[in-house]
This record gives sequence, C-alpha cells and structure tokens, in this order.
Amino acid sequence: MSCEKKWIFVLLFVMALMMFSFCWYNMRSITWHPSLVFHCNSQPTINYVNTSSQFDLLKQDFLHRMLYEKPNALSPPRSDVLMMTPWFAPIVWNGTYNIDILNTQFHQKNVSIGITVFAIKKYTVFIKTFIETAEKFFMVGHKVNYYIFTDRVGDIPNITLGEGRQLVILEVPSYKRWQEVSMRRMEMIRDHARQRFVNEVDYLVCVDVDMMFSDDVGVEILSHSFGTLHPSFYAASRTRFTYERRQQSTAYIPTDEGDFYYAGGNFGGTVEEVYKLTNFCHNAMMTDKGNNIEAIWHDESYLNKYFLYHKPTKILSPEYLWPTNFGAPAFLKRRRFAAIPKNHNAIRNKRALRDYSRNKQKFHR
Ligand code: 4GW
Ligand code: MN
Repeated sequence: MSCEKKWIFVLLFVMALMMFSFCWYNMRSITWHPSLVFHCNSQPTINYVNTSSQFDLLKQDFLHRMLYEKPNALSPPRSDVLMMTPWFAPIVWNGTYNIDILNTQFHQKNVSIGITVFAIKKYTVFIKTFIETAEKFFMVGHKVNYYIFTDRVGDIPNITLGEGRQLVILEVPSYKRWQEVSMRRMEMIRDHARQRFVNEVDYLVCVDVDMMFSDDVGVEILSHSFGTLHPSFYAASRTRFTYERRQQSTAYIPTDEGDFYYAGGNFGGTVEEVYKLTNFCHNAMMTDKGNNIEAIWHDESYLNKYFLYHKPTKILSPEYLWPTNFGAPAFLKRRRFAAIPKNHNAIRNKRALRDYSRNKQKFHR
C-alpha cells in the first residue's frame, strides 16, 4: 500500500470516529422505551408519543420591576404583636405586608371577591353606610360582588357603584327569634355558595352589616380560610374565652384547648372553604337543635369550634373588627372595619335586648 492510500485510510478512520462521537453525544440522554420515536435530527429534546400534560397550560406569572424596602431577616417589621401562629398562618397587622406586591399578585390571578351581608328586618338601615364606605375602602381596584341577603328587598337603596362592582340582592326568609336570624346566616351562605357563588367569585368575605369601613381592607385578608381576632378577647386567657362550655353541645370546647377567640362578624376564604365552614356550622347547629340546646354565642360559638380543628390559614387582627366606642390602644395602628354602636331600642325589640344585656354582663363583653 502506498503511503498516500495509507493516509486516506487514516483520514477516513478519524472521520468515522468523529461521526460516531457526534452521534453518541446527541443520543447520550436517551433511554430506549417502546413508545419512543426517535427522529434523526440534532434536536436534543426527546419526543414521546403522548407528551401533553396539564402543566402545559400553566402560565408563567412574574412580577414587574418594583422598588421597595428590602425585607430584613433579622429585623421583624413589628415586635409588639404576634405576626404568625404556631401553624404558620400570618396574622394581618398594619406594617407587616406590602400591598403593592399583593395587589399585583391578585391582579395577575384576576380574582373576584364576594362580600356577603345580611340585612333582615330593621337591619336594612345599615346598608347605605355599609356599601358607601365599602366603595371607598373595600378591595378597591378589584372585582367585587356585594351579596345582600334581605327579607325587605324594597328597603335596599339604590347606590351607584364603581367599575367592576355589582350589587346582588338575594331575597331570603326572616326568622322570628333574633338568635335564629343570626345563626341561619350559615345555612344561607352555604346554600348560595354551592349554587351561585362558586360560579361567580373566587373568595367570600362574610361580615356583619352593623359596620362601616373606615380604612383600607384589601387583598391582604384573602387566603384559603380566614378568621378575625375578637376585639374583646385578643389578649384574654383561654379560660376567659366565651366558648361553649357545655359538653352536650357540638360547639363544646374544653378549657385547656383553643388558640384564639374568633369574631362571628368577619370570616371568609375561598368559596369551597367557606362552603365547608358554613356546612359544618349549620349541621352542628341542627344537631344541637335536635337535642334542645343552642350554643351560648350562637353562630360565633360554632365558628370557634370549626376553627379550633380546621385552623384558618390567615388571621385578621382586630384592625378588621373594632367597635367605634372602644378607643385605640397603641398596637392598633389602623381601624379599618368598625362596629357601629346600635340604638338598641330602635333596632331590636325590648325582650331581645333584655336577654342580650343579661348575657353580655355575664361574660363581661
Ligand atoms: C336582637 O334583637 C337582635 S336582632 C340581634 C340581632 C339581630 C339581627 C341581626 C337582625 O334583626 N337582623 C339582621 O340582619 N341581623 C344580622 O345578624 C345582621 O347582619 C347583623 O350584623 C348580624 C349579627 O347581629 P348583630 O350585629 O346585632 O350582633 P352583634 O351585636 O354581636 O354584632
Ligand atoms: Mn354586629
């Protein structure tokens, strides 16, 4: 063999070696599988016959550039209040969150919020102030449905609402006993959550009507499920909580259990979670009714039982339920949602008022 031919063979051998290495490099991550279709191209991706997944529909949400103060891992924004429960649910206090970040996140999800409120009998007088102040302070910039449950449709005033906000009047029966008026809210919220709210909104906020908004209440309150610290008991010991203490009641909580005393006048969460909560409370009430017992603080007692064993994922500080005649302690930086003092004689019947005052004195509320 001539020297020239020898070199041609060496060259061909080197080229074959290079091609082999190239192919090996491209195919190195392939594991052979019966459903594998291998295309002879240099695409490094592997194409399986069935490649679709629910993850293909995921959107990549990301925040735009924002300028704000850096959080400091060694310096909590508040040291005068508890900001986190032992089950890692944040407690919402002024100064602990950045509303711009939260608004951007919730706008990206295009959330809509339903707020349920009951105005039965004379309580329709509270509607005007409630809605007018909510227009100024409640979830401004987000989609809001006001769900007004009432037995007096004609008494609901016409109020002009902002863009993306609507008022839905739901006619419901009224009950004779005021305790029942308050308690049946659970059943009515539950039924409407199943039939209607689930198709219309993402979150529900369920509140008393004898209230006014006096500062911002925004998406910082939204979570899977949330409750509010009662303004009379945020600092109280367990034994002072006015939980139901009779063992015969389904709302019973022993004195060595309990995290917080939650207010009946402000709770919520996703429609599904509010359905579970209201369904539990209503069923528990019905069980008690069958046994001729009614929990001491009505719907509030059943709510407290529910939250003891289904811990809320967020807790609102008393900023979100504060009586206007309570004064403002130093830790209370804002009063956002205020209970209006009632002219009891005008708004409630006399006998009910007597029962009510008796209970209030008994429990120092
Ligand atoms: C005693 O005569 C009454 S009437 C106690 C409650 C009553 C009542 C309550 C009512 O006649 N009509 C009514 O719509 N409600 C609803 O239940 C209303 O949404 C109210 O905010 C909620 C709870 O009652 P409340 O605000 O009087 O309870 P507290 O004093 O604990 O905030
Ligand atoms: Mn109230």
